[in-house]
Amino acid sequence: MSAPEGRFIAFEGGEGAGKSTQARLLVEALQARGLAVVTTREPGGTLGAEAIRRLLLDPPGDAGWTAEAEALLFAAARADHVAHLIRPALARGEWVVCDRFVDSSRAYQGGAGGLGDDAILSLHAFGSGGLRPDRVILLEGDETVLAGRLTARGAISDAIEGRPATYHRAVAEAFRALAVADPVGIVRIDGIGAPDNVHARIMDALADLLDGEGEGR
Ligand code: T5A
Repeated sequence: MSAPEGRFIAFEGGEGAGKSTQARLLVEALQARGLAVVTTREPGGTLGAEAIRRLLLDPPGDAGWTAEAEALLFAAARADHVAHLIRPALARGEWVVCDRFVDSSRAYQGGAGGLGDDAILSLHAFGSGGLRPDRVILLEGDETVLAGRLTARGAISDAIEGRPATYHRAVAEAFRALAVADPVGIVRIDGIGAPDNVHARIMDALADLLDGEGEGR
């Protein structure tokens, strides 16, 4: 009998879209089906990538990273994460649920940051062999509602979250354009409503991948 095939699911969206919340609910649902799941995040996921995360979200000095340096650091963190965590887990037949992946670089650095999609895809091809998730869940919602969630949480914003509203609007638009160009690979989900209702929409969007998975597989 051939080894089971691991699946790779990434959550994407702007700040406060509910990615971490929904990643957790998905992991619980997959585990309840008896599936082995690795849960991870970007930037981060490995010791090396977590070290780069700290450099990205709290840059040393006042000048901050140039757009190019920022994109390279995200790509370097991703290369380590893909090589040391994601590919090995998929090879073992496990599911990988990742809070952000390369489409964040395409939307933030490529779109809002002005570097363009080709540059980001080149870095991803070089660093991570161009690995794509089996499905990307793009959580969307009204800007004011999502900002209200962050205010309610009271978190201190990092170097990227703290950028102006115009930047974050450009991020949302870039995500939307990526999903319009690849509606099967990147599924747009309404992230507004009770977390359990959003989770149900996500399970519907993954139904084809879950068909025949778990429960005695
Ligand atoms: N970045 C990242 C790049 O620029 N390029 C890249 O390539 C990558 C990988 C990462 C930063 O790096 C940037 C993007 C980011 O700016 P991060 O700390 O990981 O920084 O930031 P986020 O991923 O944006 O994490 P957040 O926690 O801000 O947002 P989430 O994960 O989308 O939201 P979540 O689930 O934590 O929820 C936020 C709040 O809302 C509540 C939660 O309880 C929480 O308090 N909430 C809801 N409230 C009401 N209804 C719902 N349905 C709710 N769902 C969640």
